[in-house]
Amino acid sequence: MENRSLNFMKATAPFELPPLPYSYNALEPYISEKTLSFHHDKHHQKYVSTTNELIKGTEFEKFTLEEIIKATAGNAASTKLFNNAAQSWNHWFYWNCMKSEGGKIPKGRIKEAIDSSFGSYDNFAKEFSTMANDQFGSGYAWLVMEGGKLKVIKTSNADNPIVHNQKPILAIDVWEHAYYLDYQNKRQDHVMAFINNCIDWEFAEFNLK
Ligand code: MN3
Repeated sequence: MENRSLNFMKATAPFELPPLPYSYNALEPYISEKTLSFHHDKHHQKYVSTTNELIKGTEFEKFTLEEIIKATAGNAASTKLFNNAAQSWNHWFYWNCMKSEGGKIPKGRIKEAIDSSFGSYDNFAKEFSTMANDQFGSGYAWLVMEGGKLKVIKTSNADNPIVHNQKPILAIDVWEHAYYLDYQNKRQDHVMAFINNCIDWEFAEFNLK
C-alpha cells in the first residue's frame, strides 16, 4: 500500500468512524462528493453509533467488531446488532476497496490469483458485474477467497463473507444509497464505473495475505 494509509476500524468499543482514506471528491466523476459525504458521514456514522448504543453495558463491549459480527450472525435476538456491526465493518472495507484513478488491470500476485481462478481479468470483470447487478435489492457483490480459490459472490443487506468462512478480498456496495444520487436507477453504470475506474487492486492484493 504505497499511496495511502489504511484507516482501520478501532479494534475495541466504543467504535469510531474511520475517516475516508481519500478526500470526498477523490472518486469524481464516478462517485460524487455529495454521495461520499452522505454515505460516509451519515450512513456509515449511523451504523457505528448504533452499534455502540446497542453494546453499551453488554458482554459485547469487550468484543472486537469482527467478534460481534461472528457472535450475532444468524441469531434472531441479535439481528439489529448484527446488521449495524456488519454494516460498520462492510463500509470500512468498501472505502478501502477504492482509490482515485483506480480500476486499472491488476498486476502481480492479485493478477496471478485472478487469472488462475477466473481464466482472465475479463472473465472476472464480467462475473463481478453480473453478480453486482443480479443482487436483488440491497446488498453487496464480493470477491472472496474460499478453499484457496477466488470466487465472486453476492450477499443481501448487511451480510458479510466472514460469517460464511470466506475471506473478503474486494466489495462493491449496491445499496441504492451508494449510487442513487449519481446514477438514479442505473446500477449497471455505477458497477462499471467501480470496476473500470475505482478499484484499488493494491488493497485487494493486501487482502490475499
Ligand atoms: Mn452503504
